[in-house]
Amino acid sequence: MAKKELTVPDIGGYTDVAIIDVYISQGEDVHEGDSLIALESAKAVTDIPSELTGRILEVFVETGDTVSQGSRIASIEVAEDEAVEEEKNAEPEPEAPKEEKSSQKTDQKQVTASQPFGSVYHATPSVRQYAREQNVELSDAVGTGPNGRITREDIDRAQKDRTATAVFQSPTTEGQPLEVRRDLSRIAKVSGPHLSESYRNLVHVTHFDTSDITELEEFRLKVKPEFARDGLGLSILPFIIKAAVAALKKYPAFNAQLDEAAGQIIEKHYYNIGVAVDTPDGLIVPVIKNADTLSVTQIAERLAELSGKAREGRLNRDEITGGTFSISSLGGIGGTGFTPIINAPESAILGVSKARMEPVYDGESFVPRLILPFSVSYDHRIIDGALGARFARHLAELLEDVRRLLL
Ligand code: CAO
Repeated sequence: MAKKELTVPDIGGYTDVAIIDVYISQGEDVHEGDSLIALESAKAVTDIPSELTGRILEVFVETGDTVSQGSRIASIEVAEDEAVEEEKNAEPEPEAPKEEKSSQKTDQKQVTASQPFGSVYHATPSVRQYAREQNVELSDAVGTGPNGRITREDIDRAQKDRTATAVFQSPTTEGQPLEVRRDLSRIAKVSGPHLSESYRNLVHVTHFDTSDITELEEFRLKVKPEFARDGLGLSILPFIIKAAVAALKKYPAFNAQLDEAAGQIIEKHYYNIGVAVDTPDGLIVPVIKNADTLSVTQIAERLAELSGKAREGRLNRDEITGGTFSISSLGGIGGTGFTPIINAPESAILGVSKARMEPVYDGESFVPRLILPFSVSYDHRIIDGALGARFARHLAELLEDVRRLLL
């Protein structure tokens, strides 16, 4: 037997990340890959898996602590041969072929590879063991514990559901099933608890406004062929992102975070804009980092790149974290307005609906104008109604005359 330490691997350069759950306790047996702790991140809870199999000797952390790469999590007693294997891995021989199971288990790729976004299942080692014994996949269980943690009861329920599904799917007299049970997508299983937490904890108010984007649309249609020559599409959205950043600069409360315990608002002077993307596996929100430093063209390029990667399930952790404000655009689909849910801990979100031609009275007659409906949901604990209306008005005016973005 040998004593080893389990530490926090590379977590993409983030430091002082809060622990929101500790799954292990002293004397418990853990397997390699079992989750040790859960860390808070922008859109999901990320588990840190064990690199070793053995018995936990001492746990050094508790819920609420903050950790960075290298922070000690626990000490563990491992079988001697595993320890030797670890030592060997720690000094890779230059000519050794590059195997998947390399010594660098703590690098970001390993962490991402073992836990791609949307596929982490929060469960203690003992629940994992129980699931193995019951022959239930963690992916079949819906976690009802704190932070979506999977409990023994959830495993039992998943097992019962399996039987129930078979019953529901047995044909009726017409040969059609009466009901069909479908598993939630992996993304929905992770984002669902985050959405409901945000909906419960933030005080949502949604403000609706419209913008006359007739001139902007004329301009977009004029430059679109130039973009097409470079193989790039140009929807209205990159302009909206650019205008939203300008509005956030003027109204910093919308690019902020509430620190309830300290009674403070943290205004962010960097502009990382999350954009909701509809993928076959569900909704995912890649983040356009430092959008204030990008031109409309660069935003269009980045949006195309990130939404493409989102649909192919190839986004890395850095690309889905660190957002300061989000935009959900359903304009390509339709609708006259909706109430988007704020992506906590952010303080606001912009919802974009479908622009349509409407008759607008110009004082003498009705003229056809392209009107874009949009909504802004904001956290009423930070932002009052008048500020919400001013932000929306300012955004509308920027889109009505994008030359204002130069000011
Ligand atoms: N009004 C009218 N037309 C619009 C529009 C709007 N607000 N927004 C986009 N369009 C048009 C585009 O200009 C494009 O038309 P052209 O082909 O003539 O250029 C067409 O609709 C398709 O646009 P798109 O949806 O492919 O592209 P986008 O840049 O507007 O959006 C993306 C990109 C990734 C945000 C989008 O594809 C998407 O996934 N939207 C869904 C987001 C979502 O699900 N949100 C809900 C979250 S809450 O559950």
